[in-house]
Amino acid sequence: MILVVGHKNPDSDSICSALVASDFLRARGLEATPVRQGEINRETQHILSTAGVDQPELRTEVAGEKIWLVDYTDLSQAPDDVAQAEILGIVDHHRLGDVMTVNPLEAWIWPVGCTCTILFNMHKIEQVEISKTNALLMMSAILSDTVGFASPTCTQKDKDAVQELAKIAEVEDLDKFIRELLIAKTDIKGLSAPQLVEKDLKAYPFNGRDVVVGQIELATLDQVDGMIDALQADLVRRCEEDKLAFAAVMLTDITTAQTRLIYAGEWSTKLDSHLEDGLLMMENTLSRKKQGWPWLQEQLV
Ligand SMILES: [Mn+2]
Repeated sequence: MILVVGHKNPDSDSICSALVASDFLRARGLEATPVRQGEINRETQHILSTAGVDQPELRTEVAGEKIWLVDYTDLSQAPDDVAQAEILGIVDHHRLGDVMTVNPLEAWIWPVGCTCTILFNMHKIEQVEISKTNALLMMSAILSDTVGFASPTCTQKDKDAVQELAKIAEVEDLDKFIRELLIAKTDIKGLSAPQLVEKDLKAYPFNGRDVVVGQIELATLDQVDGMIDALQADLVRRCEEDKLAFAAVMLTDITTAQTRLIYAGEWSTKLDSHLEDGLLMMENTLSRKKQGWPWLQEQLV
């Protein structure tokens, strides 16, 4: 049995990719099952209920198993015991990380907007039929990762994939489909500050220290107006408890691509020159991968 494992703090791409890649491996005659490393978010719940698909089983230990990784190649995002697993394959669209393999592996790593865009092309290359359900999962993940094609990570391959997948999924009104997806993506009602920070938090080991950067995608920054102090306090707590050099959360208005950065930790002072009226605003910043984290790395060196 091959386990297909997305990253910690799973986002929609990580879950949809695990589901679709498992079916893809089954089409090759292999036994495969999708798993997840954490709770799914509201947007993913919306996608799975629209597609009528159950969430993958929760699984955080993979020692002794054969596995495929989807949507990451960083150890910090892998199961803690990944070194005791055999990595047979990777499908990913991030920078190459630091996982190691024992044997040669099958790696599909492309600079596109979403892992599901690569999976879609794998189906085409290997002439594997795409079910209506999997078409819905893949197009949803692509629209999520590219924020409805608005992110700078979006490529022509992502747009082409959605166009073909929408036909298979029989989605006629793509604009309405995107609107509903983005409403689910930016739904933070009832979430506490720690839950919000945790929602899409990623670890970035940097210069020998631990750094975390989260991102909260919003329809308007007003949604977190009353929570700034609590978010700040949660970042301070994380720095103390986990000995982090820096912790930040990007509050991103996905309609204007404006991001406010809340941050804490001993490296905080490195950013102070960018404060205006006590706020650090990042204009034209939608993507943590292509904009937020690269900029932060320059500041934190
Ligand atoms: Mn992704």
